[in-house]
Amino acid sequence: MGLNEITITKAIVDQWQRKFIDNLELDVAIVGGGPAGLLAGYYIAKAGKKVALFERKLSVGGGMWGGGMMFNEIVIQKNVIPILEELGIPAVEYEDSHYTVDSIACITTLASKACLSGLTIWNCMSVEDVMMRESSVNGLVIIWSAIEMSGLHVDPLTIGSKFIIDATGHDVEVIKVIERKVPAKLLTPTGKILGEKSMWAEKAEELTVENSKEVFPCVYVAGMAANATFGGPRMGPIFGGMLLSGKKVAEDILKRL
Ligand code: 48F
Repeated sequence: MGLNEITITKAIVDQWQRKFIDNLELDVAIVGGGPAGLLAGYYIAKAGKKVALFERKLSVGGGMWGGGMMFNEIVIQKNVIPILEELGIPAVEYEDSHYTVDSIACITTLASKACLSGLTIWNCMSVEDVMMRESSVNGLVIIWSAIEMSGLHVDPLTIGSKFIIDATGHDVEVIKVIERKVPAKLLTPTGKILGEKSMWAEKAEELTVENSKEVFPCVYVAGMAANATFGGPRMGPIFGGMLLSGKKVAEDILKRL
């Protein structure tokens, strides 16, 4: 029998709907598909937990594709090599413990391993709000990015989750919503977002990992969002901290699940 356009349409809508309904209640919801969010998703999925990642753009990868200023190589440090080896991503030693990695190989392999480990990725979906109770947050409010971009007045849908990871990068979007709309303080020294500081690669790389932690009950920050939340500097096109951060947050949450 030949191909049938109606069957093609039905297959897509039907399978998508099954997948979506199966993802309405999660152990962990990750917002942002940059390196930190993807690696966190990889480890949580590998541990057999129910985890999904929401990414505004058509493609995951965040700031990694473009390397530094669109030179598509990234730099990582020696202590990150075991993670890359585990994923099968080749790194080249440059000098003084600086290694380079082809940014395309890095992102495509990371995304592939994460999906094949069981992470469900929802692309073209933006997280615009959280679901709250008296002093907690227990889910995400999602909208198609195309609706967000068009400015159409359309109500969103909701996903429940025991844990949330804000891996939205410099913009730290989920924590900004919580700070503004949920009547309880963040677990930062001031109870507010401290804000990202200027470039200081070495310090920033250390702090990214240290700052990757719970910032509101059951809400964690990872990657650049961690430094933006806790007042750390930016680091530019070195990505070891992003990967170590995703791994740390995954391990911390897995201990509690
Ligand atoms: O920015 P991004 O790559 O975050 P990251 O994993 O890595 C940071 C580095 O790329 C770089 C750096 C390293 O030296 O400083 O900036 O911390 O990826 C964040 C992803 O989150 C998506 C956004 O499109 C990007 O792909 N995102 C941001 N806000 C939302 C979102 C949102 N509200 N809903 C869905 N996705």
